Amino acid sequence: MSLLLDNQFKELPPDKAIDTKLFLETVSHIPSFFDCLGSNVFSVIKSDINGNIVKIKAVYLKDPAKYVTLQDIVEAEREAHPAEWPKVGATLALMWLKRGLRFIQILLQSLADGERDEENPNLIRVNVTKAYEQALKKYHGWLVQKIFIVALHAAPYKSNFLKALSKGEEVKEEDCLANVRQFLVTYTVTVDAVYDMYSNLNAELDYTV
Ligand code: EIS
Repeated sequence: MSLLLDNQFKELPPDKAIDTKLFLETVSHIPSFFDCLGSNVFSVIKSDINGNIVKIKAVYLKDPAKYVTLQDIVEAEREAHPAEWPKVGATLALMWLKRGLRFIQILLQSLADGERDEENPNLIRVNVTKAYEQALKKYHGWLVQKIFIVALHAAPYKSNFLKALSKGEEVKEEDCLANVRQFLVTYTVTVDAVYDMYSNLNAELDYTV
């Protein structure tokens, strides 16, 4: 079982440039985490995220010296495909990947902040719904929003989710949440930096799927 929290994101340099190789190494641990969530609906999400990572990696490997930072890739694609950009190549893949990363960030932050449904404290539906509404919903038409509802109902209990985050070991909720808070520090800075880059380069699109 892969574990999110063992794979901390690196601290960014002052200019917030994101090293492509390190970024790809770190995010490559995310897809296998879905295997321990226990429902087939997560395999759709897993393959979508995995597809994004594979696409960015394929571009990077064509010329690692040229694509040292994620911004190098996005700018090179803007030059190479002026008509289609930003709906093209790794630029599009990273646009979507960052939304999934933001979803995970908001979900984990909400759990770490202790937001809960007082009637059902072992459900994470309020946390998952918050993450969905802030990170993804506006990019989804009715069909994909329906897939979300299915995923929401298949979401694990909080205790099982925290156990999965803790390599399947029974840990106290507070200990696991302390690890989550630690993980979120560099993770949030990195996700914010990707968002800032898209906004600065005017590379964000808001079409729905
Ligand atoms: C993009 O997908 C492709 O990613 C991109 C390119 O093909 C582009 C073309 O327009 O489309 O259609 C996909 C979209 N991706 C667009 C939808 C997939 C199914 C999403 C179902 C929504 C479920 C919401 C999540 C509910 C989860 C409950 C979790 C309970 C624990 C630790 C949990 C983490 C969950 C993380 C969820 C992230 C979801 C990311 C979905 C992204 C999305 O909306 S390209 O491909 O350019 O690489 O070729």
